[in-house]
Amino acid sequence: MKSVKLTVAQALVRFLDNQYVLADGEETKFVHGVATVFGHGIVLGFGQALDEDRGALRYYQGKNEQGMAHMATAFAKQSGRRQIIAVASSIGPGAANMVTAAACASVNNLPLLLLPGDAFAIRQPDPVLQQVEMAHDTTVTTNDAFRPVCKYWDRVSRPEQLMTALLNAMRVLTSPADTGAVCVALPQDVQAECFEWPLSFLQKRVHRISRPCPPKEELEDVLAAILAAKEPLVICGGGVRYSEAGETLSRFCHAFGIPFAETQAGKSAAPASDAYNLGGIGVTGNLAANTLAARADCVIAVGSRLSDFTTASKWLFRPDAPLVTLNASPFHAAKMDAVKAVGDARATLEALQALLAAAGYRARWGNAVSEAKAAWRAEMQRLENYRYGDGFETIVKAQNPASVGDFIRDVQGTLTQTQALCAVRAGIAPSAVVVGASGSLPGDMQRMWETDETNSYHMEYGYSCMGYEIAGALGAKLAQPGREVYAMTGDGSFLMLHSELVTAIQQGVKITVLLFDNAGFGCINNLQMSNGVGSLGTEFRRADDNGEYTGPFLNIDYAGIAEAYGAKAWRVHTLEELETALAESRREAGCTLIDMKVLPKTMTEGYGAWWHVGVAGMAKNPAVQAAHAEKEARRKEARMY
Ligand SMILES: Cc1ncc(C[n+]2csc(CCOP(=O)(O)OP(=O)(O)O)c2C)c(N)n1
Ligand SMILES: [Mg+2]
Repeated sequence: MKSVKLTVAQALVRFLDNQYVLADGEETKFVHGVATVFGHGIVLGFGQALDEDRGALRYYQGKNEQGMAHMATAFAKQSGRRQIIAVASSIGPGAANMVTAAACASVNNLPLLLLPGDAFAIRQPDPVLQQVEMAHDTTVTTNDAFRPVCKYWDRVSRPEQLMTALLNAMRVLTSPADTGAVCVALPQDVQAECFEWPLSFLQKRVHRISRPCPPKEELEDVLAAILAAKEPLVICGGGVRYSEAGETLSRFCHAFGIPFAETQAGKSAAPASDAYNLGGIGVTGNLAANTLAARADCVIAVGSRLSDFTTASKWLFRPDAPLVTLNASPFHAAKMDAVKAVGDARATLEALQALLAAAGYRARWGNAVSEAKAAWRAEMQRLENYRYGDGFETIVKAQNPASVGDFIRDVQGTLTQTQALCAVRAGIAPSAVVVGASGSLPGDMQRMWETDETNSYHMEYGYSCMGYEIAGALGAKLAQPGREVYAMTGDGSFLMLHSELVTAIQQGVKITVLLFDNAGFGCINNLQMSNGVGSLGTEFRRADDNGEYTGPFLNIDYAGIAEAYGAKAWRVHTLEELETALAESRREAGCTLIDMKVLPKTMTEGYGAWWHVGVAGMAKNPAVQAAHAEKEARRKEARMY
């Protein structure tokens, strides 16, 4: 057997540099690079290996472990899951900082390879700095916290274990059905240990990503369900995007006259201008999609996790409408007691199209699709023309008079959020990638953002993790350097985590941060107030002497923060200022930030959907009691499983 002597970390680096995926005849180098925030638990083993010979791997210096892992997740998403950036951290807090990002990647079915340093395998110096000692179990370390949020977890306690650990890691990372976060924990002593590695382990390895077709019987089940329907509706989920099946789905829908609606992950798989594309569905869905979803007599979910936001907590669809699922994952396919076909989205749609065509199938929606789309278009016009001073202020003030009045006084902003969003859409490149995750923007954008450009809508709405936006924008830009990339962030999310903006500036990579400052956790404020709770803890106001947040709004100069880092920034209070800032920002070579002061309460509202949330079963405020009664009533209408 031919072998080579290397440390565990050196072998790991060489292995990563030699992994490829083969999909649709195209070979792609799987690991583009490695990002780290070094600490004592990783810099001398893995760090030494990278320093000595990292082959063709790019190195990225993160600023916050969660941020750099979000960056890597977004990179993988924008690369269609065909390329990753591996992320390594020190032991203890550095590792723990990545747990949130691991969960985020797993929820979204995005490959994320995490390589946290770990406590000594031989235990001689225990307890080492940053080691969490557990008296009941000395094998437990911080890295055990990755177990519940990773699709594969391993700890390399002996050099030999690296081989099976990495082969399993690749199995999961490259699996369309099972991919997500993978943790391979690396005790700091083991990283530095030497071993004779078989050369075969370190040779170039190509992992095939194939397009499995569902078994014939499953296709027949699905066929029967669709043939029985007059008004079926297709849901286009993230699986369509990762299968590059947008065109196939559109062709399928045109062939049979079936409209389709988009989930957050599925948006921009197919063009918004497609005559059968209704736009976003569900809790954050629009009028057209939700109107037809409520009427459909069969719902065909393609590549969707069927989250509560998509199904409106299982309330949106007619109780008698069969649910059909086409999904690469048996787990997701089996949800909601669906008639299921497990396979690749594109292969499955093609097979199903042949069967439906042979049966001479045609849906019978009549004019309902074009009528629903026209009604939504009229509503979109209204949202775009939301102007403060046009009578709109009465609606806004009715929702929270104190908040709106104080905002205008303290922050001097009168731009509405929907108006700003429309100006952004008009003012940036059609091919631009917009990256978002949390707050009120995902709702507004799933309803209102229209694009014909494939994969230009990058919304992390599985974990909806505040802090993803800016790190994610950097990851998306690294994946597609030729596109304009915008981080769509609220002020709350910006405050939570924006460290990788510094990394973007350092890399000389341009991203633009579009910061919608409504002086608070706006969407949560909406949720609490619409359920009879006060605005406790959701506005960014100064505390009074009793610790109550009753004072003026903080009025933070976010542009100043970006300028301090070295980015160009604009302060925007009006539509005209926004249009100018967008145009000027596009001409800049480096990172930019536009700080938009947008009126609180000027985001879009829901259209015919329900969201099951934990409203209090008893309360002094009659508004809470009413909200609870309403919740119970809706719950009775929703499917139980
Ligand atoms: C890490 C994390 N913590 C908490 C939440 C819960 N959460 C969802 S949206 C939100 C407020 C977001 O505020 P902001 O970014 O300003 O957006 P806005 O709703 O005001 O548009 C919070 C706290 C979350 N999604 N992620
Ligand atoms: Mg906010």
